[in-house]
Amino acid sequence: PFLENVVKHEKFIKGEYDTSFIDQTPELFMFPKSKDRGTKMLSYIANVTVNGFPGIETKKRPVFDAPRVPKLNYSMDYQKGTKQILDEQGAEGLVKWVKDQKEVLLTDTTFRDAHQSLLATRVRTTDIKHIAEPTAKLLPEMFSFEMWGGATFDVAYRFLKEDPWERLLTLREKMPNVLFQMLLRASNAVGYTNYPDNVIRDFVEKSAHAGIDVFRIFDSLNWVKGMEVAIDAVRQTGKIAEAAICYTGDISDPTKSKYDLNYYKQLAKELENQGAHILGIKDMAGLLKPQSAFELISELKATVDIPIHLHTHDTSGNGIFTYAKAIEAGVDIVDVAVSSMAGLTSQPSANSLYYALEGTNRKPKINIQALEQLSYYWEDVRKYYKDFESGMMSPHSEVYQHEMPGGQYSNLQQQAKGVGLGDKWDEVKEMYSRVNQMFGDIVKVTPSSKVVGDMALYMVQNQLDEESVIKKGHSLNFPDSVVELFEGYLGQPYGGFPKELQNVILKDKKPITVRPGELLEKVDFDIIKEKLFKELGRPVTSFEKLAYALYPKVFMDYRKTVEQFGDVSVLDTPTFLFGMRLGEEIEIEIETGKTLIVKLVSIGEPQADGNRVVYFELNGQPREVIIKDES
Ligand code: 3PY
Ligand code: ZN
Repeated sequence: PFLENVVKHEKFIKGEYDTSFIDQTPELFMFPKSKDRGTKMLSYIANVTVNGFPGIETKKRPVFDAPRVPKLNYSMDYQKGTKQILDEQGAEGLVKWVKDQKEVLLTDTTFRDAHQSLLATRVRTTDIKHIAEPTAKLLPEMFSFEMWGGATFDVAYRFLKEDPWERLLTLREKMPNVLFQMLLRASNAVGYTNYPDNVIRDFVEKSAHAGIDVFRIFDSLNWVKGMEVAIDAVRQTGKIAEAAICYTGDISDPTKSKYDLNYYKQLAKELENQGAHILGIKDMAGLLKPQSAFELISELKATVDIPIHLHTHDTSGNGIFTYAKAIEAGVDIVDVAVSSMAGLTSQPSANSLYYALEGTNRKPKINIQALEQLSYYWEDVRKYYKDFESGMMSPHSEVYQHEMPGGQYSNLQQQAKGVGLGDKWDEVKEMYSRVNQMFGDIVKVTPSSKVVGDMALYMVQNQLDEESVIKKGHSLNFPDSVVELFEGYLGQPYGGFPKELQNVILKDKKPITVRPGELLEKVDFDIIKEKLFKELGRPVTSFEKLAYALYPKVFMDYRKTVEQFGDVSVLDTPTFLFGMRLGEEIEIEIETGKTLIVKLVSIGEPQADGNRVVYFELNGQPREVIIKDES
């Protein structure tokens, strides 16, 4: 615990320590209250075995094969990659290097967007950690690995009961050679609401410090003003500011004229002037059709001088074709995922793109055999999470109609199930596109997409349509997120809000038109520090203060779970999600070199008070834990 305190200490992490560090840092000697880690772990296992895991219907733990790790040799040293170029030549040097590459560069999103889009962001750190080193060693030519941000931050605390900062620090250690990329929702950081400027600045600084190199920054309404603080904060850290435009509508469809080529060209220029090192085109729903991609990229290449990085989702099945056309038009970098985590609502497959570009002079420099073997690993790991699959089995060209982001599809579906609308999913999807029209055809990406989703669920649940919303609106309690959007707290949509609907939704509230960050009071991190000190009974790290500033309740609930069950991130995923089978024996490495051997012996009948006794053997000794049967 002492060493753990040292390495987690802010001053140590920042390198701001000297020989007096230990003497002058009494909190290094404050250890968590002595607790029986074994019993806590058994309580977790007993609980999930009896009561199940939220969102998992399978009652009995299935049998899984151990994931196949690559057979290729990865005992060699890490080959230098883009991380070293940034570290040695700075942001401008890296940008120049990107522009000098003839081949298209790749970002691998397997660790973030792919599972956010396919598996409701449920992939745990342990499953990523085990493939991190082989990935970095076998794919050193990648431009970047997207492995953080978006929904991963909140889901880690909320559902996986693990610390997202630890994921970042752990992976950074195992992947020192390639850039780490994250998705940053500008003034919404990794949340769903606007945060004060000092929270955004602090978040960017700490994320950069913990290992992020490329920040893809977007505003959920493409409102450049909402991106200013984040872009500036990233530039201050010396890292890469990739400012992204969210692609909405269809430039090839004259009936969808709101977001035309000129709109994108103007935005691109604005972002370049704002200090972007790279221009991101974030096609979050996969609406960019192949020929439109050719035109858009060709025009943007002629408009800006910075490299262009294209992101799409393969929902329609046209992703590879779109990339091929964008690459023909000169796009510098594209986002792909390892094949078994690609396709459908995820990114197009890296493996397929490699072959699709055969015979062209832009084929990526990448080890295709490595990609195939990494794909085996993910094929096996993906099975753990099958309960979080969206059920989409084949390309959905209907995405061109509903325009729902890939990352939202499986999440909204879970949300719909949660409020009893699982069997009305088709209706919810249709309502989603109607709500978009009601809202004035807005950009839909987190968090604006969540607002559209919330309103769609609300309308289906309450059997409302466009007319009844206006007619009965004065007596309706709209979801908070909807009110917040129309108040201007997510920023200003292009073309403004539809006035009649805005009046109905806001009632006597007045909307704002300035940047919300200008109105929000600065968060006082000293107050948070004291509050957390009192609640947790120990000094807290700056990562914890930030997590609290972003997600107070989620963070405190996470801490409570840790108090109750200990650090459950050390459990293998089948045990974490499904518990154990009777008679089964597992090993849990609770810290390096310290392993618990756990056998589930039997589960007692429920008692009058609803409790059950669960009998284990822990390192050969009998142990019982009592848990409440909630089923
Ligand atoms: C996110 O913000 O999490 C997204 O992936 C948006 O596309
Ligand atoms: Zn995406």
